[in-house]
Amino acid sequence: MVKQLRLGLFENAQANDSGTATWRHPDNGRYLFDKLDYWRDTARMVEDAGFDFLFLADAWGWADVAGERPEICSVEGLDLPRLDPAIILGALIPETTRLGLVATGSTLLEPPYAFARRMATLDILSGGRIGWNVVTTGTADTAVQGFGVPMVGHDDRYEMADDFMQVVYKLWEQAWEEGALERDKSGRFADPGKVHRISHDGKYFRSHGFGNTSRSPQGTPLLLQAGASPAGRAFGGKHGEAMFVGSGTVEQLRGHSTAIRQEAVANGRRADEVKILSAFSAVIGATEEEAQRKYASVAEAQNPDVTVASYAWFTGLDLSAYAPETPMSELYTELSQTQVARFADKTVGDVLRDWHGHGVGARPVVGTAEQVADRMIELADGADLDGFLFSPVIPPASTKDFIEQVLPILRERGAIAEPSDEPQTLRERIMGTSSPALADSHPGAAYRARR
Ligand code: 9WY
Ligand code: RBF
Repeated sequence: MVKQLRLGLFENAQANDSGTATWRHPDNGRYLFDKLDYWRDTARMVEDAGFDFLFLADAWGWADVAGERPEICSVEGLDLPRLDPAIILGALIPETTRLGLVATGSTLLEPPYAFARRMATLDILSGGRIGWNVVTTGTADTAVQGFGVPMVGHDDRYEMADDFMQVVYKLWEQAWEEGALERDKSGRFADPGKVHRISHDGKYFRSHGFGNTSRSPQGTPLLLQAGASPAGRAFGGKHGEAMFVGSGTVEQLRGHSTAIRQEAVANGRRADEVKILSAFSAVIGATEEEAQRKYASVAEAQNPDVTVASYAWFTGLDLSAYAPETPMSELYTELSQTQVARFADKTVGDVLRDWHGHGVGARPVVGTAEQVADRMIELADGADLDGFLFSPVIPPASTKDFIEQVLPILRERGAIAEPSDEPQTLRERIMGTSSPALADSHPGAAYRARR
């Protein structure tokens, strides 16, 4: 019996993403990321194909090498400009009917009170199709300069995120009870007995008073999380309903999924109450040779000179200042720790040579559609994954190839459900439950107003 996998599409409201610059490739359409047509076409394509959700990642900040933003960042559209992902999701609500819509939101930079209203608004307007990828911001050092707020160290950012979660749970779960809105023109608009004052005095955040929005269909939007550092995994095992992990070998991914499920259990949740979704990229050809040729064309379209700026954006580390033989295990960052830890057995020279081809992600699987489908099933089975976050090397061409060539094989093997017209909240769809609300074992459920 093959397990049915969840499927999301990784996108980013920028010309490039993940520290690579593939925008020059002839099949790349996302250099037009600031046209609504790009997002409408992409959302409809994956909804029709039966994907569970579209995910827009987000970063704040820019690449900074020795106090300067290198010119190559503008030349290649590496780090800026970008658009606000939550607003793009809002624009996609009327363009889609079933697709889950997920965006990254930072717990470091914006006040939780305003953020809670924005997400609830999206969840209300979409009928419960919204998810939030909770991040502490892997590009924090430049981001805080733009916001004019103090820098917070890596692990303290997760403590801060925990405080942030308490405020938003109070606003989403406690402030307005389900059924508070009566909208009875001859009676009352809302039942005052179902509208509650919240109160929070935490180490980082304070909030007192009433929530701006009424309860949304899911209350708390589906909570996703993408931190692979020990502090990130601990946070995810507590708050995450789904975790994004990077790509890797069966052994690496099994290490992540085992550790995250243990964290869930340590927090009084069932191991399967956190779904593990691995990032996955593929370059697909009719034959292996054709796939290799396609992959070579992706490499040729890229400028390797982005490496130093790109790596610095995610880690604050200037690799050009180290001797190439320096072991990566000697480096330390307060930014995205994943991006140092994953090269533990490499040298600075290895990373300088390789980085522009994969950036924060891993090398794509290059091969025929059969080979790609086999690999996905092998990873899912071997590493106990619940699904994949398909990350297109060349958006949207790689997504189209995947949909046309790999999805039918996965469906034939029973690994992906047939597209369905059933309206469902994103939580029901991803968690496989029949309730749009947080599970009772989830820490956010403890804030739910009870009568
Ligand atoms: C993203 C995927 O250091 P950690 O690995 O714990 O403050 C650090 C934090 O931002 C990173 O955690 C981590 O959350 C990086 N991250 C992603 C990681 C993975 C594996 C698949 C997607 C991610 N998406 N950090 C984002 C993102 O959109 N924004 C971000 O700042
Ligand atoms: N963003 C970060 O800020 N830090 C990371 O370590 C990071 N790792 C990622 C790993 C994978 C496999 C994927 C698919 C995305 C990751 N992202 C990360 C998010 C992504 O690169 C995003 O495009 C940028 O943050 C720019 O918006």
